[in-house]
Amino acid sequence: MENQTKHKSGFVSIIGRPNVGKSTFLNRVIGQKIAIMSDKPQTTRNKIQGVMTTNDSQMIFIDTPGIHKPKHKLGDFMIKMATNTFREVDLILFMVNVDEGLGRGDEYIMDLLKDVKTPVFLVLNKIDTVHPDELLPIIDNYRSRQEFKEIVPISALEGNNVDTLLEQIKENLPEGPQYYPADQITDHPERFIISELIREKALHLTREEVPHSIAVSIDKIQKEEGKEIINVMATIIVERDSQKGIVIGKRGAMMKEIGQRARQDIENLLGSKVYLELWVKVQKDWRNKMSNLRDFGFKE
Ligand code: GDP
Ligand code: MG
Ligand code: K
Repeated sequence: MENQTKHKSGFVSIIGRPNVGKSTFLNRVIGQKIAIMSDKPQTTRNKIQGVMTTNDSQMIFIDTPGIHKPKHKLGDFMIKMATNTFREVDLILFMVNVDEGLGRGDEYIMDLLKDVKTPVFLVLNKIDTVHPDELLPIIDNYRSRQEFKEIVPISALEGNNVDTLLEQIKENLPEGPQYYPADQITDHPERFIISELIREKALHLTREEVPHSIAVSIDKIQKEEGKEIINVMATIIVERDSQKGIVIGKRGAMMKEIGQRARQDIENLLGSKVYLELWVKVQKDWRNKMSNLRDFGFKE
């Protein structure tokens, strides 16, 4: 019952001067499939621009307000906030426009990134506007000033190489849970109650040997067309291997019991037959990640 697939997730900050193509890129990757979160509550510090969910990964793209206005010198406070953000995210995409030279705006951003340990990708956008021979000197120019984890030329407008970039982003994200629901369940009103029902059963049946801090993420709620049954896929997230052992129980007996009881409650809630698929996963820094999310203005 243990979830063996390595699910990757993390926060990706996209930075770059105005008009380099950040929004075009996001719109392309987010497309129709993904929940656009920009209307959701947020703090002034960071803004979730979009969440891209695949079978085995979730990328949460965030914006860092303030840094795209290099004309105005940022105060120390803003610089501190921006660099704090850069440290908290898992990856930074520094997007530039190959159609323009390395300008002061770019230098300004590279200055901010200087002491940041988070991996930085140099994303050279708008390659459709230059001859391929022109690319190499441009790359060398940037590379001589800063080290980049990857250098990826793309055309956000035409889509060239965008898949490669997404693949490389995924490779560089840590293992982690799906923080946000995938599109098909974004608006499922019962989602939170379902996770609480499962959590309640887990706490109750383990006689609270696992701490209240365990979390339950609902990975999928899906009704197959023409079928009367609703599929629910959920993961119980614990912080230690020992807790995982308790939740699974002898030969999976505890999981089975949690699943059966939770399923009955969920069936009552939804008024439908339910197939519940339950996984357990250890996520050591789960609580830290959750407090990060609260910083972003989201509450589960
Ligand atoms: P942002 O300010 O960084 O969010 O930039 P936008 O996404 O708003 O793009 C600014 C302009 O550049 C728009 O007119 C886009 O259509 C254009 N643009 C973005 N990506 C590309 C690209 O890959 N190639 C070309 N030729 N134009 C692009
Ligand atoms: Mg924009
Ligand atoms: K946008």
